Amino acid sequence: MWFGIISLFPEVFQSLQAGITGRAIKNNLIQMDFWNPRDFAQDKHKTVDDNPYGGGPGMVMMAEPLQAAIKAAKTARPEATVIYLSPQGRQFNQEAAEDLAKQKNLIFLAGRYEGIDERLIEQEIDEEWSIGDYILTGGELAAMVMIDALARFVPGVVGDEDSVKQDSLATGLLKYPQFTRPESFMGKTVPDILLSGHHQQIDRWRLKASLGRTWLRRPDLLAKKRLSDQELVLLTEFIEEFLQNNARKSL
Ligand code: 4H3
Repeated sequence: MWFGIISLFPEVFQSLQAGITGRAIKNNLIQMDFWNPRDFAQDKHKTVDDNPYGGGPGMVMMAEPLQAAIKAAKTARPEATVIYLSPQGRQFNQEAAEDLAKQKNLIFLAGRYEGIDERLIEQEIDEEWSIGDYILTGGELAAMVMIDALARFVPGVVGDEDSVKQDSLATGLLKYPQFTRPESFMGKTVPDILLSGHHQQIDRWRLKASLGRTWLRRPDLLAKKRLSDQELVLLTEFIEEFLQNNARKSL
């Protein structure tokens, strides 16, 4: 998978050189190429921003250097989809990641300052995405979040292909709790089932824990999901046990 990145601060993306994404870059499973709008500025001062028409605080990124940078990136990969990251975009999630990961080439435009000239968005941007309802100083971190989530879908990037599949099977549910050694930590032990070696029982425990956690913490996700008969049984068990264990608290 190829990512073309248009950014005034390409060095921000260096942290993707660590860990799983770093290995993916080394193994050429994902590739990043950069274009700096400053290199496409049209005056000797390399100006890329100017005052907003109508007044107000801060600066706005000019359309022309951004258009020239996008044009250069598109020359490398003419078929690429051009994505702009902003709080006004469609909310990115795991389902969107799975879908976008089907594309081989994506260009990310990372804005700075108060944003970019609206006419550049209308003229050159195919899709506008947001990673959540908060404001960042630049689009770079948002682009990195999307790149990281997308990279996990590229075959070979995540060592254990099962974990990506499991995550996608369990889409719409929170993950079950995980434990590792030691067996006892500060007097707290690991659930017996997980030490039993009964894989079927372990899967059942984990699915029940996922359903229970989602019910407790993200009822909005559960409302969207169609549960199988077995899932309904497990969630009912969880809820009954939960009410049993917490009944005294309301006495
Ligand atoms: C994306 C970008 C939040 C998100 C962003 C998000 C700076 C966009 C500037 C940059 C504009 C002002 N903030 N939630 N910030 O995905 O270029 O919005």
